[in-house]
Amino acid sequence: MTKAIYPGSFDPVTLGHLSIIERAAETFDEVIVAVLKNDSKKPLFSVSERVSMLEEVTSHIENVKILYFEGLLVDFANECGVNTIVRGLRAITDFEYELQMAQTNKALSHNIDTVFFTTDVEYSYLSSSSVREIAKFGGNIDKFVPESIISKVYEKYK
Ligand code: COD
Repeated sequence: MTKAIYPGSFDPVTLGHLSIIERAAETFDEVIVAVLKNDSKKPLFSVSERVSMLEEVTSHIENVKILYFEGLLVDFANECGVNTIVRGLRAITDFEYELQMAQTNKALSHNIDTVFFTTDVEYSYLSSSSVREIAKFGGNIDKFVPESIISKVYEKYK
């Protein structure tokens, strides 16, 4: 059985993330979406909110499980018995950060490799931080996040 872990902040989950999850779920038998619990970063959504939003928007995909983790990703991946990390690549600016992270994770745990899915062209400009900023100033985020979470994002800025 092939397993992969897709880690991230998902603050909030975007259509770009969802596209990666759907495609990873077609490639691997099981995909664990792992939400980072990092209170020092002061996320917009708590870890439990991010987990439940991800559960909601992936409910149509049978082989996806949503979990959260603290500490090192490689430790969590090893606890889950997974040795493939999935990440998304949008532009060349992502590449440097992602390559450094993949190599660091490999140095920390030699059994772990990272595979990259390129973004869907229509989401290549999309990030959680731009969604937060647009919503903060009352802009339209309909095209950027799954429908069920649009109101949850605006709610945070009321
Ligand atoms: N299209 C395609 N992919 C996308 C899009 C999009 N529109 N938007 C985002 N993505 C990809 C990102 O490139 C990334 O691969 C993934 O989706 C998740 O994105 P984010 O922004 O939600 O998550 P990050 O990048 O903040 O996640 C960082 C981690 C939580 C993975 C990292 O900080 C971590 O592993 N922390 C634990 C501590 C650790 O182990 N550190 C050592 C490793 S350096």
